[in-house]
Amino acid sequence: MAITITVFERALDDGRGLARDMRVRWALEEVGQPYEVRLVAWEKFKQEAHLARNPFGQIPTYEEGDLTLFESGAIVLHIAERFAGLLSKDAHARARAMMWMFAALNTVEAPILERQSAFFAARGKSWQGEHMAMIDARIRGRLGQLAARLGGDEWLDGAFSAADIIMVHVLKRLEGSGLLEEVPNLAAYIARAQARPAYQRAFAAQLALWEANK
Ligand code: GTB
Repeated sequence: MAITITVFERALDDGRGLARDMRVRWALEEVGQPYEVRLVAWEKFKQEAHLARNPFGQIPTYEEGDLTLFESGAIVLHIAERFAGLLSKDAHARARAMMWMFAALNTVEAPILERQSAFFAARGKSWQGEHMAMIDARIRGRLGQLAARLGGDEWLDGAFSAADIIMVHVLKRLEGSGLLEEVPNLAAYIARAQARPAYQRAFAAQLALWEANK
């Protein structure tokens, strides 16, 4: 059954792979599933056709036969359950992988998104520096806790899994902030994940699209 995902027709991230379709592309590459891409123009996000795929009018979405999904975490989890390679067969290991996916999306991503919002919303305000410093302190706390748990391990919980895709892509949003460089084992974890051939293929695909439409 053909798989179609939606992505930005024109992403604003200079081809850095920051939009959340990158997670889905990466998961599909890891499990060796081809996919088609439906481009969504900015002005079409909140129109009926796209709202039918995602009531919040966002990308990415995933269509496979009569199944339509939104939310990148749910899509990556579905891919991991549907195709072999991203979730252990062991019930406890699967449960822990799901736990890490939720941790990435709820516990780690939340302050990272707050940083991004504060950066734009407080631009030019006298208190921006103080506000950003407070958010950065929260992020440093989270990164420190994550780094302590990861230690010298290669991946979050044994073998590479869907959880590593989500966690690495969440952390990638901090690129350029200087915060990741403060935590060497997390920086190495991200570099290790990004060296995977599946990541490279997914990254190249979104970059080629960005180059073609910039
Ligand atoms: N929780 C949802 C999920 O995980 O799928 C969040 C989806 C989401 O935020 N999608 C964004 C979107 O569709 C794109 S990824 N935004 C349009 C809208 O809300 O109207 C976030 C994103 C946006 C832009 C860039 N960029 O250009 O650099 C990077 C990442």
